Amino acid sequence: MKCHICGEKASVNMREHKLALCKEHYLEWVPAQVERSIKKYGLFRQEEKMLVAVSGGKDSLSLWDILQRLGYHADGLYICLGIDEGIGYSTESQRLAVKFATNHGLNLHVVNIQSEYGATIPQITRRTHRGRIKPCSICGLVKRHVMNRIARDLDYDVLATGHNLDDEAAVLFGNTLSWSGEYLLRQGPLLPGSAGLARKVKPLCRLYEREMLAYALLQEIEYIYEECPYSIGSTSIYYKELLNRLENERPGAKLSFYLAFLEARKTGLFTEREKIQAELHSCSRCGQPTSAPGLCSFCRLLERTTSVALNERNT
Ligand code: Q46
Ligand code: ZN
Ligand code: ZN
Repeated sequence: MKCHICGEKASVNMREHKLALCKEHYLEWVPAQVERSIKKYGLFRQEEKMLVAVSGGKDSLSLWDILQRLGYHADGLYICLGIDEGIGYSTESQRLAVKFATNHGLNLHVVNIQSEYGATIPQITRRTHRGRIKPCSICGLVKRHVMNRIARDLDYDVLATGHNLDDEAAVLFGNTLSWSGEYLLRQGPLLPGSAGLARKVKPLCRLYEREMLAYALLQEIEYIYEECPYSIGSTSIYYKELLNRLENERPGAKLSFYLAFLEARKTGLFTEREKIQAELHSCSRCGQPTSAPGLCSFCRLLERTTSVALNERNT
């Protein structure tokens, strides 16, 4: 297979785009795709202050790398969740995120959940749900809260995450199976900001996971190979496998599933829901938006964690 641009030996063959490229042209093609998404969906402007959530994985570190190559200024945010599970997951991913920032002369904020809130994610889950659930829903809630807090307190205009097309298509598939109108309405490359909430963007939403992997390898980005131990057996991985089977039979199916959804929404598929969307309140403790009056779900979680810890200490 030859590169479609220069005729040299191709390094990456993308059946979904009927395109094969050599290393050099592939490393130009990926940032160009990201720039196209930034412009097409109006994600952010050059002069805006941006925060990238980095996990130490290939997608978020590649995103940070690409933004920098495109001339955007972005600081990083690493959230240490305190997940070990015998492989030192958090320690290793933090090491790689810090190393990337240092090597590229970039600014990285590190938030340690245990030192800030008194317990790691697995500990919070054990305390509040006695180990009956996986930590993922708690983890998602805590990460969202911390990202919003840092973005708001340090005045960032926009918060970028490294979700790729496979992530987005899997979430869309799940939301479609249950016709979750509220979630479908909010899903997409751009979630506008509101009082107390930074705008959220996903510049990699049109790039396949496989394409991001090829970018990280060819660009020699050092990232954590292990997935978070808690992701094993998750529904989203199952949906990804299903969609991969579809993609194998019909290259491009995943991309058109996602893009057709965005188009349908743009042309008004969910307008009725938009009108009846609930009004947001402000949490009485942390000030972040919440759907019900009083404390937000993060502050309620924290309250439960602290009271369980106190009880444990007293017994
Ligand atoms: S980090 Fe957290 Fe993920 Fe690990 S505990 Fe689950 S949600 S799987 S992106
Ligand atoms: Zn080439
Ligand atoms: Zn709150």
